[in-house]
Amino acid sequence: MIMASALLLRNGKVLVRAEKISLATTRDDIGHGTHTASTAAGRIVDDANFYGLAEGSARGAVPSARIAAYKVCDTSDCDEADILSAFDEAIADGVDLITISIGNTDAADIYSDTIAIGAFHALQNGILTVQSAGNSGNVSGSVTSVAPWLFSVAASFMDRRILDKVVLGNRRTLIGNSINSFTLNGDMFPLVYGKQASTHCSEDLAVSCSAGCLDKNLVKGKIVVCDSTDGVIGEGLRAGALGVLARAYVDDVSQIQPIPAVLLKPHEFEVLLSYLNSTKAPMANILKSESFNDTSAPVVVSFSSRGPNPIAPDILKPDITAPGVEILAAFSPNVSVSEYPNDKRSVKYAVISGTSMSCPHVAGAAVYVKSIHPDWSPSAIKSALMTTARPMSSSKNPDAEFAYGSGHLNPVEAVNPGLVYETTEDDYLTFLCKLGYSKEQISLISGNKSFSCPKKSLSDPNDVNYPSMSASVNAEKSFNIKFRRTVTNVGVANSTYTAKVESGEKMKVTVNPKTLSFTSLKEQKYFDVSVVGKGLASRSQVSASLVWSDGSHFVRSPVVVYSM
Ligand SMILES: *[C@@H]1O[C@H](CO)[C@@H](O)[C@H](O)[C@H]1NC(C)=O
Ligand SMILES: *[C@@H]1O[C@H](CO)[C@@H](O)[C@H](O)[C@H]1NC(C)=O
Ligand SMILES: *[C@@H]1O[C@H](CO)[C@@H](O)[C@H](O)[C@H]1NC(C)=O
Ligand SMILES: *[C@@H]1O[C@H](CO)[C@@H](O)[C@H](O)[C@H]1NC(C)=O
Ligand SMILES: CC(=O)N[C@H]1CO[C@H](CO)[C@@H](O)[C@@H]1O
Repeated sequence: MIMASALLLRNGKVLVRAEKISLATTRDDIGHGTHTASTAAGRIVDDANFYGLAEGSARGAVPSARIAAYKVCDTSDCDEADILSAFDEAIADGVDLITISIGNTDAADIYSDTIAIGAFHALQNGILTVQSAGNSGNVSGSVTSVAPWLFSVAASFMDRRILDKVVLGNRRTLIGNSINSFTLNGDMFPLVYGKQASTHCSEDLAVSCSAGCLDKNLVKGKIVVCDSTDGVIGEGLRAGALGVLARAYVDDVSQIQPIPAVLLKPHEFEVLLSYLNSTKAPMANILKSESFNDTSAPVVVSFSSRGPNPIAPDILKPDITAPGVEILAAFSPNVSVSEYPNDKRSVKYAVISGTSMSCPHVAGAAVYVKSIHPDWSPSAIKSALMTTARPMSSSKNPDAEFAYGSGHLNPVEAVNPGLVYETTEDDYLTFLCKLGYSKEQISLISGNKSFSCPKKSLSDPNDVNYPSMSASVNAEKSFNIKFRRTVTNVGVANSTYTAKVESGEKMKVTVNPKTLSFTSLKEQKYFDVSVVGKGLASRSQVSASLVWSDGSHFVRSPVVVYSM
């Protein structure tokens, strides 16, 4: 297994620049690569925790797997040539799987998408590449991991969450987001509003504690209140404030802060402001963070990038979701744990969030499947993990499949999926023809100059043998879509599978044939899925699920139709 470990750049960016100045060392000077690597593999460690938080036994998904790490990023960017070279090195080293928690800022055409190209070369060598879907948030089409041979991972939160409490002078408690390891020495501390803590900035700038505004003498020994999130904690730290209370812009993730600092949901922040207004000497205390059990889990977190796929509209992305919020894993003790240079805490374990963190969970699960089925192709392993993923709730996740793909990772079931959807290199190349790419563009991806697209009229782009089914349609127009799929029997030699469809009213899904009988392992059978509907409102989606079952295996695929 390799870890193309690298820095996170909280939103997982690939930045390119002409000149390279990174130090020629594989030492992890960010902590991101250590964290992702130890999530995928690594032996069990008892009593792992971050200052007592998230305490328990920690281990990688596959404790016995070995890791080869290829450094492609430095503290400021990831060079595309280095990424391609790392793929080449990993392939040459004979790795079993590649996990890469790095991505583009914006989705790119596949022939210019470095990671997709590297992953295609890996695929040609029988290696599956797992990639983070991106941290661009719950905006339609924000996913940047788009190629069908990539295994693209969204992030959800699990039941162990971390929050932080603020107690006001009137004994009211506010709950906000923070991973705060500090306990303030005392009961109550003066609160000061940013606009009262600046002598040289306009009120507009001071109210949000803009950079350079806070006056050291006015915040010393006090907790400063900032009506903004951007950069305010750094400003509080710079000015030497005791703590910071700020308005949250993302309110479903807690992050490690360099000083006692809590981000409050808008409603709680308003309570704080009115308390500030209500008394001449406002006081507060910021308590050490605590864990709580979020029984609504798993739910896809707001920062996780969403479908639909902006480059290949008929390939559903992300493919799957896995834990990626407030994950405790190993960290470099030589690196600032909050990313602020003057935070001198040195830790062996840190709590970080991102699709960077969910990606190695899936990579570990894929290696687990491969350890049991060493002969399975990359697409068979991916299919096994997708078709056995736990269904998620579209009422808790308004973006439904565009947030969670096939559902929540379930590694235990994935080793025995019954049937798999296998996709060959030729299928992918034909798919690229259907995307309208030229021979030259396709050879940029495959490195194969002799391949040319089939002359005969190309059938539906929906025909790539993918474990999920998705199609974009025109709004307000009736639709009639056919997906052709082939499944390979990897369960019981003699078995009969029956199709079962669950669908809403807006479309009708029929499967032909409705039963598939196998008499041997590796036997393949194909079927067609027809989806008809009267027309969708603009920018809407409908989904169904198709489950093939022999009574003991449940091979589930989401079927998603959407309009732009
Ligand atoms: C949360 O509560 C559920 C239901 O009571 C329980 O099954 C689960 O183990 C708890 N999780 C944690 C992290 O305590
Ligand atoms: C605080 O008081 C001022 C002056 O009375 C008022 O204009 C403002 O709306 C109040 N703000 C809050 C949050 O209550
Ligand atoms: C997107 O996430 C933000 C931040 O958590 C949240 O306030 C908003 O309601 C979400 N929007 C949708 C459409 O889910
Ligand atoms: C499968 O079933 C057929 C017909 O019932 C039988 O002849 C054959 O031996 C069975 N094969 C296996 C591998 O069980
Ligand atoms: C955060 C931290 O401890 N950084 C140190 C890491 O190691 C280098 C070299 O020993 C030091 O210069 C840093 O200060």
